[in-house]
Amino acid sequence: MNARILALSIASSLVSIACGDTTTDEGTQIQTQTQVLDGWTLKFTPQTGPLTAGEERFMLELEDDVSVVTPSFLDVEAWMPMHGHGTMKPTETREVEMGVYETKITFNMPGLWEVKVDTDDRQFKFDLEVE
Ligand SMILES: [Cu+2]
Repeated sequence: MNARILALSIASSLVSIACGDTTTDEGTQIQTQTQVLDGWTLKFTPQTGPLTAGEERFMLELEDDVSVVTPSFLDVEAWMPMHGHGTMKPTETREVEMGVYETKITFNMPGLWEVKVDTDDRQFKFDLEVE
């Protein structure tokens, strides 16, 4: 097995573990990340692209196999694993309608960020590149 095939097979096995998917809107280049955990699907979509340092808004849509889910709580935090810090400004999340949330994250620097979404025994994680 050559290195390229090995890398491809590792990449595809990672995707199946995380049960994740990324789709890109051709016109806007906005990427929606979708993750499934324990029967719940969370779609995480930035409102603009590419992401830059400063304030950015995201839509979160939560559903199960049947319909939208209204969890007892939903908490969004951004973290920079390379530097071990979060955001300086607290993240603000509001419910737009049943199962739909808007969150405002202020990234205080460019780089790789991890967004953790905590809700009813599940912790979703999305990787983001901020320019
Ligand atoms: Cu940092």
